[in-house]
Amino acid sequence: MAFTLPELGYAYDALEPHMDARTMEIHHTKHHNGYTNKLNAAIEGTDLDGKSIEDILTGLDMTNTAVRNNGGGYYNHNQFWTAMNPNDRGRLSGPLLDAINAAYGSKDGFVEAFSKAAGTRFGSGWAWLCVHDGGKVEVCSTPNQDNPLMPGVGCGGTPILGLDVWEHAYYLNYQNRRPDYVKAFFNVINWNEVEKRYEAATK
Ligand code: MN3
Repeated sequence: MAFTLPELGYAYDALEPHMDARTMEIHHTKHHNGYTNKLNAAIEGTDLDGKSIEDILTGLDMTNTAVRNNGGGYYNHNQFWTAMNPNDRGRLSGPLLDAINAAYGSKDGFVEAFSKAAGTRFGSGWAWLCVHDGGKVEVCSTPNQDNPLMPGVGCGGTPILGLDVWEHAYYLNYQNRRPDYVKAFFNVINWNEVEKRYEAATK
């Protein structure tokens, strides 16, 4: 059973001006689509074929670079698109806000830590908010298409919010101004979705 490129659930221009339509379209139809097709090619006929993407990444042989890069790319972008929403953003609240306050003092403290993780990731990668057993949250970053589900990349736990800091995610609109792009991301986060992920991860 091959993996398929998911729909965004909103138009390419729906997140303007924070995420521009041209970047969104290229990012989805070229980059994400490429990871999806290459992941399918890499697992076809292997014992990974038929497993869920989460199972593939959690049990990953990190020397399998084709699955590491493309399986990571497939999963990371899936969670990225659905963590943003032009209409249904909700508000950071409830048990997730409590966990963020416990770890970072306040929402602002979390935003600062997350922005720093995104800004200091040298080259390409992702910034993450993860949940550990017991509900504790932690911010971290990973290189390339690695993510916290993979063994030994650091952070660990279940990722519930990830920001793509590859240049392909922002260069057309923001050029080298990654901090502006990171700031813009906080205007389009769908907190309802992130809270749902937190609740699922702490069940
Ligand atoms: Mn990307």
